[in-house]
Amino acid sequence: MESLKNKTVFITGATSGIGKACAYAFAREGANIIISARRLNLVNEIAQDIKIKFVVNVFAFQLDVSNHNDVNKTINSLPAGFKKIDILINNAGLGRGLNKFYEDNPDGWEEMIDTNVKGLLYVTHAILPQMVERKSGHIINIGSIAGHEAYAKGSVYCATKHAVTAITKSLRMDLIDKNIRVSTIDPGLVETGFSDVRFYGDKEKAKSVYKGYSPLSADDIADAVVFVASRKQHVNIAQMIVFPTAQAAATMVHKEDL
Ligand code: NDP
Ligand code: 8X3
Repeated sequence: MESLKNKTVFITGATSGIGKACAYAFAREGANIIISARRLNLVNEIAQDIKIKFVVNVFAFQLDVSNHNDVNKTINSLPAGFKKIDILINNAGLGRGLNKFYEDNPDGWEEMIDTNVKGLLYVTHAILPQMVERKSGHIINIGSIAGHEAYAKGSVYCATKHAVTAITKSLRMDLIDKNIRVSTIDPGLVETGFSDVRFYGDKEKAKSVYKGYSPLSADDIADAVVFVASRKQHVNIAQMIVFPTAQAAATMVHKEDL
């Protein structure tokens, strides 16, 4: 394992679920943390809490990754001490709706494509030049099993995560001579705010996704992200699919009364 102490880690979508768990997991390893998301009050609360619990530097700011101008402006004006980013975790993302394509609301498509694909591109494009110049860095994308398998009622979400798979592969090729690692961590079902957002706040529907089996927790995925980030320099874990034990494919989950 290579130490993450004093590395600077930039995490998008750090107010909930996997992004938030990553912020704590990397702080626990002694890394300095840059966290962002749209909900400024939450991102500030998390920053304060991390500063109390761990002896690391934390910088928090509001960022909607789908706003190209804001991405460039905020990343170009990071404070001294946070400018050199060693690890970028492209985590911000969402699903909107789970409907047959012909009954689906195009507003959700825009949100998913703008966040999961364009947002990831904007943030990566803003941060990569400094990594290329230094010939060092690690980009870790949070993809999904939906980036490997398409499923019914998920055409656009699956398309965005297939795009993350493709972008990750191409980037790895573009950066082959730059000593920069590019990885995806592709979870199955993780109990986070994801389903609540996907079902527009319908809590019962969201809860039912995780009933009858033990889903992954956000901390399980943060463990995987820390593992991938802390391999020796010459080791790049290109892709890691992580399922709950009761899941064998995107839509194959063994449920029973627990
Ligand atoms: P959560 O809903 O718990 O967290 C999503 C995070 O993304 C929030 O912090 C939210 O913050 C942020 N976010 C959403 N839109 C934007 C935006 N436009 N700009 C900046 N931040 C944004 O879900 P998860 O933790 O589960 O999701 C994290 C990632 O994991 C996503 O990419 C998701 O697709 C992926 N994933 C999730 C799985 C699951 O089963 N949960 C499985 C596989 C992959 P805010 O609202 O404050 O902006
Ligand atoms: C989120 C998990 O299986 O709903 O990426 O697509 S899934």
